[in-house]
Amino acid sequence: MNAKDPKHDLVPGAPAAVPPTLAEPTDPVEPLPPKPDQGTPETRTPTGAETGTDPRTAGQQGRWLTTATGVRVHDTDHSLKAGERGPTLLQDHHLREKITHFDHERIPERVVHARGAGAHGHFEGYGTADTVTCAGLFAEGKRTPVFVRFSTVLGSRGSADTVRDTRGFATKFYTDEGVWDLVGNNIPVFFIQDGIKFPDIIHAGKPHPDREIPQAQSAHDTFWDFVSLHTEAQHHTLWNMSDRGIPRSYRMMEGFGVHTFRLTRADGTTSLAKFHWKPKLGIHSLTWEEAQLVGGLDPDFHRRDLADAIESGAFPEWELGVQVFEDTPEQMFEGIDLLDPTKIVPEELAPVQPIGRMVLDRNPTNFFAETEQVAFHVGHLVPGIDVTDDPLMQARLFSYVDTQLTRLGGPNFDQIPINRTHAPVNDMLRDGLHQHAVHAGVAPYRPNSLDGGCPFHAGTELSDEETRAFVEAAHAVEGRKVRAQPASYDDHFSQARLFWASVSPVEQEHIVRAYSFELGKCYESAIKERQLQALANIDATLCAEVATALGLPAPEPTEEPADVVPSPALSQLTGGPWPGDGRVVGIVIDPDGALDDVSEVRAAVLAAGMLPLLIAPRGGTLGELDVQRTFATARSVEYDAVLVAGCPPPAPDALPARDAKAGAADSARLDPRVVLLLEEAFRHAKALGAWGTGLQALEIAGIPTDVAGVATGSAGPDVLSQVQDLIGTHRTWERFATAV
Ligand code: HDE
Repeated sequence: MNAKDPKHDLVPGAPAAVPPTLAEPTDPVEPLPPKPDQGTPETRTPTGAETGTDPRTAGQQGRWLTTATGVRVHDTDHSLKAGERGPTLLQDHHLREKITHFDHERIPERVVHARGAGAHGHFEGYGTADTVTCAGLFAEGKRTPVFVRFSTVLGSRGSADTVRDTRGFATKFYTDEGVWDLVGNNIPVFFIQDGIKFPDIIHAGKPHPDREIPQAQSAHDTFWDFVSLHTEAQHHTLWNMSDRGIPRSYRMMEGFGVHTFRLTRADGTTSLAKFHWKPKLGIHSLTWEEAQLVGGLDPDFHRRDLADAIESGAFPEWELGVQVFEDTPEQMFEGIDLLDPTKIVPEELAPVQPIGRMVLDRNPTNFFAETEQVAFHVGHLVPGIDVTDDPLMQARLFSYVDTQLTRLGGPNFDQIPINRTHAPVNDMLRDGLHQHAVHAGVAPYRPNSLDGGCPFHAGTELSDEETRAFVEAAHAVEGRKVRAQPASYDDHFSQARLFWASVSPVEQEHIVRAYSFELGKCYESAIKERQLQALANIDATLCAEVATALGLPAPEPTEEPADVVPSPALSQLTGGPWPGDGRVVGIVIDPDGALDDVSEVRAAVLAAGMLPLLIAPRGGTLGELDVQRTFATARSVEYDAVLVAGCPPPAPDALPARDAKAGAADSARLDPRVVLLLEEAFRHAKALGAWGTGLQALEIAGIPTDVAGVATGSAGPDVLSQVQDLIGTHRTWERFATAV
C-alpha cells in the first residue's frame, strides 16, 4: 500500500481513502477505513438506544470473503460445474446466492424527487425561537445531528443535476424528542393549492406516457397544457423559469418549508410560522447555456459539488429563520392567506428571524444505505411544531408514509439505520417485513396488566420537558364537509406579478428566455397561446417579449393587473459580496513557458478555501505541480473563475479536424480549446485574470482587458486578489446584456 499521497489532501474526489498500488494486492488485510470526509448514521438500536459501537462495523468486516451468512468462500470466480466444460450445477448455493441478491439490488425510485444527493451535519439553536415554540432543538447552543437530501423533482434517478426544475431541500433532525423532518423546496410556493391534484401536476410534468420523453424537464406540451389551464400554478412556474430553476450549487440555494406551520409554546399558546433556510454563500445560479453544457459534460455536477466541498473542508452552511404571524381565526396576514401554498409573505412585511444554523460536514459512506433509503415524512413532528389545515400539507401527511411501503418494502422503514431516531422508541407496533427489533414482553396493547401496564401515556403539559408528549394544537375548525376552497385561493396572478416586479432586469431577461425556450419546445400552438394569456395577466412586457420570440400575438389581459410593491428580497442579486468557499478556479498554464507565480497562486487559492485546478496540454506532473485537467478534459463550465498564467500554443491533439471543440482564432499561437474556454467564461460573465504571457492569450482569444470582470496585472497574486473580489458577486452582472 502506498503512503498517503499529498495530492489526495488537496484535490477532492479520490475514490478511496488510500491510493491503490499498481500491482494487485495479494496479502489479506482488514477492509480499509472509509474516507475521512465520510460519516455514517449514528449506531442506534432499532428502538433508538445508543449502542456505542464503532459505526464502521455496520459495514463489511474481516479479511476473508464470505457468503451472506459468514461462511468463508475459497473461489468466487468459477461456478460449480459438471466438468470444466460442463453445465453449472443447481447445487451451487454460492452462485445462486450471489446472482439472486444481485437480481434484487434495485428498489423503486422515488415517484418524485428520484434524483438527489445527501450529507450529514448538525443544527445548532440560537435560543431565539424560545418565545414562539417549546421545541427543545431550538434552545441556545443545543446541537442536533441532521441528514439533508437535496433533489430535483421530475427526473429519474439517473437524470442530470442541472435541469430546469424545483429542488427539494429535505432535512431530518434527530432531536432528543424524536425525529423532525422539514421537507421543503428551494422555491417558497407550490403549483397546486390542494394535495388531491398532486398526481395531476406530476403526470403533466413527467415524460409523455407514450414515448417517455422528455426526461427531467418541463419544456413539453403536457406540462404547459396543465399549468396554462390550471393558473394557480403560474406563480410557481414563474419561479421555475427564473434563475432559481438552475442553481449553481445545492450550497447556494435557499430552502423553504412552503406551508405555514403552527408553533406551540410551553403554555399551549400558538403562532403561525414559515421556515426559511438562508445559505451562507448567497443564492446563485448557472446560466442556461452553462446548465445545458454541464448536463452533458458532468450530469453529476451538483452531487459532485456538494461532496467535493465537504471533502475539501468548505462545509455548506445555512441559517434557519422563521416568519412569525399571529394565530388568528382567519389565518391571514396583511391580506395574504397563510393556508394558501401558492402565496409568500414578503420579507419586508414579516422579517425572517434567525433561530439557528446548520452545517453539513460529512459525506455519506454509502449512497444506497443513506441517501437512497432515507425516508422523510411531513408528519415527523416534535412537541412545539405542528401542521396547519393547508390542504396541500394535509395530503402530504398521508403520502409520505404510504410511498415508503412500496419504495422501502414494508412498514419498518423507520428502523433502517439512516432513519433511526435518537430518542427511545416504545410504540406497540409489531412484526412486519424486515422487523429489526426483538421486542420483549407479551402485551403490546393498552391497557394491560401483564407488562406492568407498559408503555404509559406521556403528559400533555408542554412545560414539563421530562414527561411531555406531542400535543396537537387545539385549533378550531369549521366542521362542514365540502369539496371546495376559500375565495382567496382564486387570486392566481398578483404574486406572480410581485415576483416579476421584484427581480432585476438581468433576472427578468433570463425569465423571458426561459419561457421562450420552454414554450418554443411545445408542439401545439393552442398551448403556447393559452400560456401567453396567463403571462398577459402577470405582466404585459413579459408577455410581449415571449410572444415575439414565439412569433405569436401578445393577448390583452383578462384580469386587471394587481398593484404590487416590489420585494427586493426576492432578487438573487440583493446582498453580497458572498464568501467564495469551495469555488473552483481553473489555472491555464503553458508547460514550455514561464510558470511564474503558479505555485504561489495555487497555494493562495487553496488557502482562501477554494479549489485550484491546473489546466495544461497534457496530464502528469510539471516540477512540483500536478496537472488536474488537460485541454481535452477541461471545459469552462467547471470553473467559477479562470486564471491565465501562460499562452500555450496548440497541443498535438488540437487539430481542428479531429477536435470538435476547436475554435477559429489565431490558431497558430494559442490552443483552440483555450480560446473556447476563455470565450465561454467571458460570455458567462465569470471572473477572468491574466498575467505574464497569459495577457497575450487574452488578446488572441479576443477578450477585452478594459472591461469589468477581467483582472490583469504583472504578478499572479495581485491578479488573484482582484479575481477573489469578483467571485464575491458570483458574476460580473453588468456584462450581461439585457434587452427586456
Ligand atoms: Fe413531496 N413527496 N409531495 N412535496 N417531496 C415526496 O416522498 C407529495 C410537496 C418534497 O429527499 C415523496 O419519500 C404529495 C411539497 C421533497 O426523500 C411523496 C404532495 C413540497 C421530497 C411525496 C407533495 C414537497 C418529496 C416521494 C402534495 C415542498 C423528497 C418519495 C400534497 C414543501 C424527499 C418520498 C427526499 C418527496 C408526495 C408536495 C417536497 C410521494 C402528495 C409542497 C423535498 O410521498
